[in-house]
Amino acid sequence: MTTTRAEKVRDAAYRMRHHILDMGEVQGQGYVGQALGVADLLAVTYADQLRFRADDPHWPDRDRFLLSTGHYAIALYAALAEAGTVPVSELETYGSDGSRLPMSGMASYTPGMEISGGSLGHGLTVAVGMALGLRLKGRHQRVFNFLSDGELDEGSTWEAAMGAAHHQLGLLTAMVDMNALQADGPTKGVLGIEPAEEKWEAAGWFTQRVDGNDIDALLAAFDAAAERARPVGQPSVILCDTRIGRGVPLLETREKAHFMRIDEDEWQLCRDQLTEGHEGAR
Ligand SMILES: Cc1ncc(C[n+]2csc(CCOP(=O)(O)OP(=O)(O)O)c2C)c(N)n1
Ligand SMILES: [Mg+2]
Repeated sequence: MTTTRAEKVRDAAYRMRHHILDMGEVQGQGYVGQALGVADLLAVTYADQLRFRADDPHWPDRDRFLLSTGHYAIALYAALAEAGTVPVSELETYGSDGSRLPMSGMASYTPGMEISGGSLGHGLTVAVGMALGLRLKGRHQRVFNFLSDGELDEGSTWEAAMGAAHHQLGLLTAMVDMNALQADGPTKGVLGIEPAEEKWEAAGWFTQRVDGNDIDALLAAFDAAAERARPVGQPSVILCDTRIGRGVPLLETREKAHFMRIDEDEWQLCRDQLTEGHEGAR
């Protein structure tokens, strides 16, 4: 039996979700809800789209993946562990003193992490500079920027968006986690960003919006972006509507919170539910 692309990605996302729960349990807390929500998106990125060498994070010909949201580091660590850049056995050090895996991402600590995000609203500006710089050097790697819906409330993101279109950075792809949530509550109550597609289109981007937990839809959207990627052209954005806690019903149905508390006795239940859901879908 041959494994399809979608099955490969689905299995990677499943293992990543286990890594996320295991890391979360080490600290008893963390941005587990968001990370579970974007596991499909990062699995498509790392298991299917990104050109990189797991054992050589500085390989000059690699595509760049820039995580704007430092608080999502737990999701990136899961992807890097699944990819083989970070040993799975190291995940148990998550958030501990001296660990290469701090709770908020630090590029200088973690192999495969390109930027220290976390001061939100800056990732896309860095991505634009990086895409311009690579093009000036005659290099044709793609630059992927992962950002959050909260960052669409920041002016710097839109300056970068306009700059990318103006400079025709056709190898730049942004993916936005549209989880409808921010630290202060639902995005629509903090500062509404809809209609988001129209805003990106008006800024000059090739815009797609998909269910961020539908792997087939994600693959199709990323393929369409890849198809159009060229050194001088239109940048691409994929707006991904994700569900917080995805894959773990206990967390999916819990009140949505930027920082989710999970009790000591709930972690194993989370893992069991994740496994049941994955086995059931086969
Ligand atoms: C420039 C800046 N302002 C405020 C914060 C504090 N902060 C940390 S996470 C966060 C929520 C932003 O929304 P989003 O990234 O959509 O969060 P999530 O979906 O994870 O709730 C905020 C305001 C920050 N890190 N950087
Ligand atoms: Mg959000």
